[in-house]
Amino acid sequence: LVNHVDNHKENNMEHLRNNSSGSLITESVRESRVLVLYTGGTIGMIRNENGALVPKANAFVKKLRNYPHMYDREYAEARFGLMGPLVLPMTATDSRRVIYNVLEYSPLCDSSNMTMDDWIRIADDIKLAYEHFDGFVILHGTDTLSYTASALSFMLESLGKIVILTGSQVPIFDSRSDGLDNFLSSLIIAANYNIPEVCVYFGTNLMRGNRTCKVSATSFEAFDSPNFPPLAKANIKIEVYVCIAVDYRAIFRPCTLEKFHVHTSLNRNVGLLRIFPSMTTHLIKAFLQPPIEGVVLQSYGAGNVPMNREDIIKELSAATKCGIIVVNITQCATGCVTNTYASGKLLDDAGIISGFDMTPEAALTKLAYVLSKTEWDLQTKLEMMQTNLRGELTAGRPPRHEDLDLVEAVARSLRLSSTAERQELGSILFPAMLNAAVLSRDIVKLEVLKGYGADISQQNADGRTAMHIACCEGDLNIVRCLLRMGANVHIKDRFNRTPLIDAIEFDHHEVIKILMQCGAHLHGSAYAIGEKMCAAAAVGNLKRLKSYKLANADLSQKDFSGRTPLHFAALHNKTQVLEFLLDQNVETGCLDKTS
Ligand code: ASN
Repeated sequence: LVNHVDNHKENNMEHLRNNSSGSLITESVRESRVLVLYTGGTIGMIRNENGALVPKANAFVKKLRNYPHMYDREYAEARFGLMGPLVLPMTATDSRRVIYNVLEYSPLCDSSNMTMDDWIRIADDIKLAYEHFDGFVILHGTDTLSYTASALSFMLESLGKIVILTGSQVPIFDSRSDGLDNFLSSLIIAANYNIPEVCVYFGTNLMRGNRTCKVSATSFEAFDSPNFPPLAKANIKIEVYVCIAVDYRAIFRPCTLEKFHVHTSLNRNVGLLRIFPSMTTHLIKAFLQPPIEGVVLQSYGAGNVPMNREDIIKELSAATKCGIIVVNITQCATGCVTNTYASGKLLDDAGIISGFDMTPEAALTKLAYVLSKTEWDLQTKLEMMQTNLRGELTAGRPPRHEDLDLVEAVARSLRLSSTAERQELGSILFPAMLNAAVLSRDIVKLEVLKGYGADISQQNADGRTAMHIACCEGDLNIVRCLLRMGANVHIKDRFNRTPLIDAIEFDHHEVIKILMQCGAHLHGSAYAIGEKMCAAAAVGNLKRLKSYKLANADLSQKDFSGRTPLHFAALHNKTQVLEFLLDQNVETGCLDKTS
């Protein structure tokens, strides 16, 4: 894969897509591919002659290649040649090689200049590259990083892969910087963990993006997730990753039978209105003037506005009557809007809805997203603002896993007390029980296990999930049930097999169809897929070729020797296969390597 940044190409997504499978030599090496969208921010800036930080175009990747932490030159050049993608060195604890491409934006942007158009551009780029990468890292300035993360969490619908935003307080190429750790950890997590969320990585925490706020202009712990614990923590011992502890139960997984898609329109007529003592009526009135359509009201404490200010309530009430959505969140860094005080009732009567514990960034971007949904009427939009769409809010009593925690009970009876022991027990217990439930086709048991806190996408020691097993078994009801419970279709096991590969190799056509409907896709070298199809054609395995067709494989794909399934069908006189392939309009003029 020729690196587009070194080629100084703009608009090179097409190029990236066409080349993302790389060379053929290491099909057996387990690799993960990450696309880095470098949008700007301090992380890649350099100091000009006056000492001020400025972005510098086309320098980032060149410099990275000189950092042995970020680029394993020997491996990368043997695998991809001189100007190929970047490759991280392997550490003792890594199970996969991390291959990453950097797409540099032009112009590079200080995030304080970012607009909704930039969010749309990022979302579109992820859409274009989605099937060619296992995860995405967005290098972004820190100032508006939480806004972008929140917006993307809504715009990327039915997301099945990880997207991590990160940046730094000090440029990555300065001698002392937080950028190197933030970037490196983000790459490793994006390549190795199935967390299908828009996340923010900063300090040592992986956080749900729409729960984050920038809390410090100076600290390396610049971001916090005040109302929700981190999804994962990376503990680092100088340059060696000891452990990345992920709380799988906290991961928000889409439970729809839908493909990943991107919502790219946003309503810009939204605003944040912060209540303060002696606020004038005039100010409120001016704020609520057309074309405003949505307001995030930042009230005091548990959602209070001054009870003695009828004028404020009157203006807000008039606004909601005109169809403006007003969402109430708290000015406090932590906590939730409740109806504890009398002013809560007053706001209800004025048509103001609760934003629960949403951050200002999440509430504002959610409004922009919800208001742009032309297919929803006002009532639906109001409901959606109060519904947990992407894990951005906690409505009602937060789930308390310990109430029903199976692992906890077994751990107690085995007298296991440390968190590490309990985590290990959970990682053995749940996959085994989920797999047993799949094998016995027991939907009720699957639901009970989910209730006990099992992560439906948890991998066993071979990296296989309940979904892999279900796709080998071919029971459509179980597959559907797992998908509705949030099972992920992209997870690769120790042997690099996805559930789709399993369904193909057992020729479960209906299962393949539903997997494709949910966004599953073939991965890896096209030649290797060609090899499998040629082998099927050679023995007249029509069913297998039909499986590949359902999985959108190119039936004219060549194998490593340049021959296509048609060559093999002809060579071995498999007339049924020949007829099928010709019916599919495969290329008939392909020459193999011996012509
Ligand atoms: N002004 C910078 C930005 O947001 C701050 C940073 O990245 N640390 O782009």
